[in-house]
Amino acid sequence: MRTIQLFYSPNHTVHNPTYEQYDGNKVPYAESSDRLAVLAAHLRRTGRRLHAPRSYNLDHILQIHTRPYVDYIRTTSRRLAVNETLLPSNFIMDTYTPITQGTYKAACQAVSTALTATDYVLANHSQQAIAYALCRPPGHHAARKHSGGYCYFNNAAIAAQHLAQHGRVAILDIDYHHGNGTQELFYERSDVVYVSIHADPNVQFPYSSGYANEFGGEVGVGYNRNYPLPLHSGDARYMRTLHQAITDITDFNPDFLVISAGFDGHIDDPICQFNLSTQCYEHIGAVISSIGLPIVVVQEGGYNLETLGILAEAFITGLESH
Ligand code: OKP
Ligand code: ZN
Repeated sequence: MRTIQLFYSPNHTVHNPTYEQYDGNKVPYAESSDRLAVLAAHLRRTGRRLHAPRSYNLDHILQIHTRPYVDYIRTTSRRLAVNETLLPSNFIMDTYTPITQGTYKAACQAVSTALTATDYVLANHSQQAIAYALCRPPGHHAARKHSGGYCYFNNAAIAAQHLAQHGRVAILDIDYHHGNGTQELFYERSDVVYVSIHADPNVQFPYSSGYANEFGGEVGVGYNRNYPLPLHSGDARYMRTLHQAITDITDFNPDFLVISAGFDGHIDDPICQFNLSTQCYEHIGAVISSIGLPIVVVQEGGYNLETLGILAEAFITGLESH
């Protein structure tokens, strides 16, 4: 039995875009601050303690993102009024990733939450350590100098980069969407392996990557693995794929595991189209935990405010079961 440590700060609510845009149409922003608020409230109700993150300086972010990109997010945030939502023109790959006055602050704090979880795992260097960063905005679509898909700074990649100073790192991405940013960041590296299970990018965001023939480049060939699945995939198909993904990870023989954890594969997610059950998230957690590695979990997507808390609880129950 393992005990998970949870890290959360309520200050993420300063990142509060009101809309995202599709072919010119503005629709309500799915990555709302209510997501993490309800998730945290649910975990507290089940008796869990949430620890405040420490703050970190910019150095960790600048190992993953370029200075001009980070400056752009900072200066663009700073010039906005409260409750103003701006769709930026530069350093962006889509129209789902607006900036508000609090965006830079919240994105930095999400990184700090991921790093606090990472430092917990490094300090409790047993195979048993598990820490979970309950953070937003999410990160796995953020590339070296691009925001996209609700992501600004790549929290999981920054955690992995920090862990990579201490050993070999595997990143397993179970969000419904392919983590194009994380893939790009580690594509030509052999010290960090990226393995992702996600909806077929031919028909789902981010479209541009996530295909099964993307194996890595240069010295990183063989250290990137994608498992695209058809829309409406259910528990059985998903768990078979997860076992394959776990084989890739154990073959790599890592010292640390980072999980990009999205709950948007659940059947009741409002913007995604997998059919995973609530129980499946407990099974996913249990299978991941059974590898027996120190784990840093970083929150990515999941958009149903009614189910997010229950799904996180199921996942945590699975993680703690080994
Ligand atoms: C972020 B994360 C829905 C279009 C999708 C952007 C999705 C970003 C997902 N009609 N829009 O990976 O959960
Ligand atoms: Zn997602």
